[in-house]
Amino acid sequence: MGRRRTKRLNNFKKRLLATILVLALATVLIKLSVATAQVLEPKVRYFEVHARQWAYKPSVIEVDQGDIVVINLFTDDVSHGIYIEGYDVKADLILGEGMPSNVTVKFKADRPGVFTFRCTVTCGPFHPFMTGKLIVRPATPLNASMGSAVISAIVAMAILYIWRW
Ligand SMILES: [Cu+2]
Repeated sequence: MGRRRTKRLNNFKKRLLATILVLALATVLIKLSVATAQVLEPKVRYFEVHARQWAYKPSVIEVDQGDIVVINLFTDDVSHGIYIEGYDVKADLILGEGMPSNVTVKFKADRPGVFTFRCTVTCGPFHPFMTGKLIVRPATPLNASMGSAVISAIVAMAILYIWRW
C-alpha cells in the first residue's frame, strides 16, 4: 500500500466521520425544532360560551394543538353543563341559590381533531341535541416541515462539500 493510497483512505475516513457528525447534528436540530414548536407556542385561549335551550353560543370553538383552553360557561335560561368528548372535560352549571352563575373548564388541547361537546344536564326535550364542536388544529405542521426541509437542504450541501473530490 503506497503513501498516496493511505492518504486517500485517511481522507475517506475523515469525510465519513464529518458526514456522520453532520447527520447527527441535523437529527438533533430537527428533533429540537419540532419539540420547541410544540412547547413554546402554546397560548391561553379564553372563550365565553353562553348556553341556552338548546344550543351553545358560540357552538364552534377552534384552537391550535397545545393551546391551553379556558371555557367560561354561562347560562341564559336554565341549568346546563358541558362535557367534551375525547377530552374528558366536564362541568355542570346548576342554577340555584348560592350556586355559581358560571363555571370554568380549563384543559390543554393536546390532541388534534374534531370533538363534540354536549350538555350534561337534562334541560328539556331537545337536551340530547344540545351540542357544539371543539376543533383542534394540528400543531404547526407547516412550520415543522419547513424547518426540516431547510435543515435537510443545508445537510445535503454540507455533505456535497465534504465529499467534493
Ligand atoms: Cu342544556
